[in-house]
Amino acid sequence: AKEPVRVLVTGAAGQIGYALVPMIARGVMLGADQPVILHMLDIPPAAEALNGVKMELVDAAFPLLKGVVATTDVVEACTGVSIAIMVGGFPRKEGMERKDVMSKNVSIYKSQASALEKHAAANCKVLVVANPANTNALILKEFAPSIPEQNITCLTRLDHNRALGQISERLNVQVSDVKNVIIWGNHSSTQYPDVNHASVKTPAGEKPVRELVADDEWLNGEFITTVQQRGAAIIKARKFSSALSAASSACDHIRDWVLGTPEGTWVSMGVYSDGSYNVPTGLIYSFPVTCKNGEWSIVQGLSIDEFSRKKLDLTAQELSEEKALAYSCLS
Ligand code: NAX
Repeated sequence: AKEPVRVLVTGAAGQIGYALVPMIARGVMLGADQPVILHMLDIPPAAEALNGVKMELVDAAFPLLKGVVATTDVVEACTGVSIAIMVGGFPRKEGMERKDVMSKNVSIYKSQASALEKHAAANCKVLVVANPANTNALILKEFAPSIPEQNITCLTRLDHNRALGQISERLNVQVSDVKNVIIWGNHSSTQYPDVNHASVKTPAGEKPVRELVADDEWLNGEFITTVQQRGAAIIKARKFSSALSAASSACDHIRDWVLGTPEGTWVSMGVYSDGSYNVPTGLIYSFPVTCKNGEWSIVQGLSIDEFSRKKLDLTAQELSEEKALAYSCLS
């Protein structure tokens, strides 16, 4: 039998946490043969609720769940973890300045970076979900210099999955037959959902999405804005932000990273830019990646037309501004 893997979920008393921890305990993230020990961190005002989640995990009697640590102590939470899903953060409240929210998150991610660096297992893989996800991940990277930079990522898989979902609805095909959309850039409304290299499996072989949809106006307009604005649409409908889809996508992100992407398929991950596609280095930016043996690599050589180029640059620009704002909070 495999040794259990310790998985940290921060913000575990929140709504994504509530959807995510049972998925991890059921093997959705790491596989049906991989036992897990869940480490759940939240802040003192949420300690009682966190304990309630722990009680429910016990009550669910998950065969793969070999232990639960529920704590408000960041050192205890980080100790020995091989996977860290960072969902906890400071939400933007009405009337708050962008800088004030950034400042709160910078200080959270700075201190949690140090705790992970000192106490997590060597080669711990980190996924930042909490917004601003790309910039929180960048701060975490900066303040955990001994964690390899390729181990620090942020979630844009939800946006990727939303794009697959929109294409599948439009063409009335199975979502599992659609592949190779790309989310470029920031997990924000400047992200660029790109279908130029996406395809659909049909009885007559793989066909480009552009050919099957045959409506460039929709693909270059409403499709893009629908994916960009989907988070806001969920809040409007549900009065709460996306939770089950975020949790499921976080599982997809880690599963593919650890277990590999299928041959011929790529996914989107926010990773530290190496300058591929002329994206500035020094940013956590969403790229198309394939994963093998626990490592991601950016898909190279895709053609970028003029329309796409502008969109890649626009979202990079926003990330550079967020980075400057984050750094201004440090001093
Ligand atoms: P909730 O407010 O329900 O939960 C957040 C939890 O984090 C709370 O229990 C809170 O007490 C805890 N927390 C706050 N500060 C903490 C700290 N310093 N250490 C540990 N825990 C702390 O929010 P929820 O809806 O679960 O969303 C969580 C985060 O995900 C938000 O930042 C949200 O914006 C972000 N999202 C990111 C998505 C993505 O695709 N990257 C999509 C979904 C979501 O919007």
